[in-house]
Amino acid sequence: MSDFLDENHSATGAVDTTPDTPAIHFDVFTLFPQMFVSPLSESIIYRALENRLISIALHNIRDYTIDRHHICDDTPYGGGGGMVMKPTPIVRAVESVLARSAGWSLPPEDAYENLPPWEETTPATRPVDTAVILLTPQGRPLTQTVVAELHQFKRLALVCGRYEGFDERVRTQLATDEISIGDYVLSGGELAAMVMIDAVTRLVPGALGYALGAHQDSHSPGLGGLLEGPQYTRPYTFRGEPVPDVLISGHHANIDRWRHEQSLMRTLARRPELLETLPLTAADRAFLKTHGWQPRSPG
Ligand code: 6GU
Repeated sequence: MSDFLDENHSATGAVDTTPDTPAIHFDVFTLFPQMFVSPLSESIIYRALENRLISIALHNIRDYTIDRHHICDDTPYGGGGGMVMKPTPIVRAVESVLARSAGWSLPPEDAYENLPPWEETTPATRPVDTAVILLTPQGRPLTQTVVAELHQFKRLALVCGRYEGFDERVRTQLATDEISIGDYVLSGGELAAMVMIDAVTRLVPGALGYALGAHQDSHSPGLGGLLEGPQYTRPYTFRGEPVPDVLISGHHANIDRWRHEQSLMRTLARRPELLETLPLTAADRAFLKTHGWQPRSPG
């Protein structure tokens, strides 16, 4: 099952100017690879795959079990409820895949039966520019800063947790990082892995079809980490509510200033804690104070 996304989609007819080697390769390790198929088959990510800006290989952890029942979880030592993901299939899967070049996945006919040789007792060395990331609610929070950091790697192994979590040896011996996408509980790391793939892909040059790209999004450098303000398109009046005059004035300096002030006001109203750590100008600070801002750190 794992290679449907990495086949070489070559352009028909037109001259192919797409890169041979994607900027970044994602290896996803999961018990539910099918969860990824539809979300990765649309829009920005699909186009990035098609243009070989990124590549993704899905790996079913269960394919790397060698016991009769292909068991990936077990009861916790010390008792208590729930099940824990066994370390061996995960470590075997990740080490087997990372020992091979980006794009490799286990041929379906080899699952369980004909696995590549693997050193049970000796850890494999991890290739350079590669991170092995666990997706769990205990991870460090994913922010745009973390996304920018992950975008520096050539290869990201995303290991999706299920049940009550991983055997701790997966952390101590395999993972280089552990990430959560927020303070709420999901049924597994799969949706979080998709969120990460989406956020990282948006930073790959050429992945967004328009010039400004990710730079002008909320939380991004172009907006100085502020939230994006209100936006309007046609019709000019919708159910009696018109577009603000400044946007149809044609006065670009005024429009830029209005947008910046709207960003400041929206951030103040919705995420005031963000303002404490952003690089605000003296004018920004004065403007915010006229709108009721009381900074925790005066300056
Ligand atoms: Cl990465 N996994 C799970 N299971 N729940 C989460 C999460 C991850 N991030 C937030 N909640």
